[in-house]
Amino acid sequence: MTKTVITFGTFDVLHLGHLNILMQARALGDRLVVGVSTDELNYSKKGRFPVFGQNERAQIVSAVRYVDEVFFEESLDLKREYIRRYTAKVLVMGDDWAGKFDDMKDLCDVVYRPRTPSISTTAVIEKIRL
Ligand code: C2G
Repeated sequence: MTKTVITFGTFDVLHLGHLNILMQARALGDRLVVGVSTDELNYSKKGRFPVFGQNERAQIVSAVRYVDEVFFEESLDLKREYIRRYTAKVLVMGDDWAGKFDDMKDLCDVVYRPRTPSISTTAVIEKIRL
């Protein structure tokens, strides 16, 4: 039985923090499915559109060796639906989300992993802007 792991994110301006969580998520199962936030969802989540559009972000995440499948995350409130759709046995998120998805524990294991220190898309954008 394939053990599917699922994770979610914007994955804008892909950086090592993203790669680390994808690598760790993949290591917890046999298959990793990633929900990439749509531009609209990102706008509602962060009040701005990502640097790269959803299709580009999905294409870039799909090219990461740890990732087996990518889909668009349309809403933060559809996680149960996505977990069921992909029969995910593990949900993995960085610990900036610690506790936020514990209500999913009836559906799958929920694992929070430490964020990679001192890197974020915002910091990368600021550095480029200087
Ligand atoms: N991340 C990390 N270390 C960093 C930056 C990000 O481990 N330095 C992790 C985050 O914890 C998250 C994933 O990388 O698990 C994606 O981060 P974002 O692209 O910022 O996504 P986010 O805004 O957290 O959206 O439904 C959940 C949301 O879609 C998650």
